[in-house]
Amino acid sequence: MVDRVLSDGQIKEFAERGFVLVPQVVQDDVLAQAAGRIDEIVAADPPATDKRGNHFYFLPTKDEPALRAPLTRRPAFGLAEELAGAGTLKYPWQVQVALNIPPYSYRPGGPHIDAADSEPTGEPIRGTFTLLAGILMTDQLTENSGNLWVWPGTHLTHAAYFRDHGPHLHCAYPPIDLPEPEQIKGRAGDLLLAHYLLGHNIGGNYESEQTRRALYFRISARDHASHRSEFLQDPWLDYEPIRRPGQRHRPLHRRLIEHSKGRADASHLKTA
Ligand SMILES: O=C(O)CCC(=O)C(=O)O
Ligand SMILES: [Fe+2]
Repeated sequence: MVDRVLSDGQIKEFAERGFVLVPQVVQDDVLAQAAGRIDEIVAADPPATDKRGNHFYFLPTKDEPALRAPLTRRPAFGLAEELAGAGTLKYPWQVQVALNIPPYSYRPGGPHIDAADSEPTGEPIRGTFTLLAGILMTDQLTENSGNLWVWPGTHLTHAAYFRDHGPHLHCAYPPIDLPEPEQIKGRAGDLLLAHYLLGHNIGGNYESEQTRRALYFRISARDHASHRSEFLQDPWLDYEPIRRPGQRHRPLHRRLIEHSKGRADASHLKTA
């Protein structure tokens, strides 16, 4: 099987808008098994009968083969690594099952980034990651049907904010100027890839009668934890193929060989 790849247009879209929805990534049998596992999880610990809107389950991926498979089976994880670089991402330890139960008449006033604290704390920066991978588990073909809301381009505005004012201001609601939001529309089996710094929020579910279901994975580059502050200011730190677009079509091992050769050549020149 030839692995799917992101087109140049999709990579450009991610770079400029901070997210891309890749249609029909998850194979039908993998999707069906994940859906069956969500049924079990919800049946074992159902939301209150009057519950509306978001209802989440956070589960360790090591215990959830059927839920991690949509990400780890080809090609989803490889598509994420096309943005970040082959071999650079860690499998996430946790999966979020995200329900949005109708009727939920809600329109978010603004976005958040995934930070534990709503205000800056002055504590060392924690909880950041490289990218969010979302697997749509239900069709969301119309707006206000439990869709995720995103504020396109805010990955760059947030980074500019942290550069200008300092990464110690990391929190869920940095005060930036906002563009018009968009609602993600797609089908079960689509893969959303979103930059950590993209502003987003849960939306309402008042134009569908179906509970919205999605899986979310928070994925980090292997060395992400060593440079959280820098990453908040330099959004492409974990994204070598976007940082250096010319390198993208050559496999990593070739680039490493060329890189080490380059160094050897340079030292040769110096001693000559
Ligand atoms: O449920 C959603 O679509 C969004 C949830 C979210 O943004 C979060 O849990 O951080
Ligand atoms: Fe979030």
